[in-house]
Amino acid sequence: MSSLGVEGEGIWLALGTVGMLLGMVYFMAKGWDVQDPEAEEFYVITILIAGIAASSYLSMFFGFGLTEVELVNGQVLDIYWARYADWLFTTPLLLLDIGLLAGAKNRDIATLIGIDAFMIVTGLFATLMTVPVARYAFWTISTIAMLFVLYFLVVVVGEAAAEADEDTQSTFKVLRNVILVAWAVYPVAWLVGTEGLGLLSLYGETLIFMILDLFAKIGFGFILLRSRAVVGGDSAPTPSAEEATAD
Ligand code: RET
Repeated sequence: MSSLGVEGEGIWLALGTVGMLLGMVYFMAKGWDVQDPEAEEFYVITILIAGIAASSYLSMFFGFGLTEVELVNGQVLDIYWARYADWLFTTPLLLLDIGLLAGAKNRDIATLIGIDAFMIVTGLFATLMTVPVARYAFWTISTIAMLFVLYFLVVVVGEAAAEADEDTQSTFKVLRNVILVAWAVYPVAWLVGTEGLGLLSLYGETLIFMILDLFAKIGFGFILLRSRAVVGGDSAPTPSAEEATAD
């Protein structure tokens, strides 16, 4: 049980790799002719997110992103650490995407990303600790940080978005809801999965993370990059000061 190697869950890691690659190629193809620099920025960020995730999934598939943690009670856990390397870069990029869309202040985007990075790092601590109570302590800290991220996203970034044009507002709301729903499942999956209470097998947990990752990255990117807020329709592309639509 504790010989280090990718087992049945490899199928989900393979599917995750393919899904991320397909998403990346789709975003690249769709963005190929984009000229507007603001739209280009969203493409670059979103393509990067899919690319980072694809390489992380591939590394897990080949067993490179996998390690073992031996707890003080002798229990040995298989840990896919590469997830955290992925999340450390991709969750800030997702927040950058939605922060730029909303037209939030750089300072606010930086705060949001700072708390997010803290969430992932403390989540990694939770995962690597050998004393069970320390694992749950860090899980709690990380989850509190996540609640701050979600609160900040809704209230502070939401306030900025409320000033934007209608297309931007509606895209912001959909993406915000994607984040609210998807992100909140991660700590639950950790808790019921092998890192926590062990109610879920590594096989089931890997499947859940794969679905969540595809939804939170590729689903998110799909909604963002086909929205009129980014594509701009045929007429006015920028969600900036140009339009005199005050309400
Ligand atoms: C951990 C465990 C500790 C508690 C919390 C977690 C949150 C993780 C989140 C990850 C989001 C990942 C995304 C990936 C994109 O594809 C680290 C699982 C709160 C929110 C959106």
